[in-house]
Amino acid sequence: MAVQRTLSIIKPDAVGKNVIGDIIRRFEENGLAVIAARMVRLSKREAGAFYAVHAERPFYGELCDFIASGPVLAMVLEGQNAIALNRQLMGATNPKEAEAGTIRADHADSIDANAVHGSDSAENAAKEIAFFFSDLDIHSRR
Ligand code: IDP
Ligand code: MG
Repeated sequence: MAVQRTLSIIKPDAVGKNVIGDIIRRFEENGLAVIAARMVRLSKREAGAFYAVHAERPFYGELCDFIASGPVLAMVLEGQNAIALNRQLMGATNPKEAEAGTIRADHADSIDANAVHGSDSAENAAKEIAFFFSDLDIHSRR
């Protein structure tokens, strides 16, 4: 499996619970390296642009309001199979369905306040990384 990069966001609920360190520890212990990081509070407009792929979904408005409701920590993770590995560590979108020991099982309260975002494909990872970071902000560990 190839080395990949993926975008991770620690969402406002998890930032508010002060569990940034616990979430990053899980990434590092599973072979992912944080190669870029930035804390930002998105405007509603920026949130709408980031989640544009979900514009037709009924919960789009709530989703944008939530991600803009407080500061988030955006990161680029790098490692073998990083996209799928991050999704595995995150757990299912709905924390009630998330496997025990995943980030969402341990830290998410609901399907909207679900602690973390992770890119779902190589194509979306490249777009999402470019949304938050320029090449100069990214420091490969390889
Ligand atoms: P993902 O975050 O696991 O990739 P997606 O289907 O891409 O899940 O949905 C993006 C985000 O939209 C989810 O993380 C969640 O916060 C929110 N979301 C997904 N489905 C629902 C829903 O049915 N109601 C409210 N929010 C939802
Ligand atoms: Mg998704």
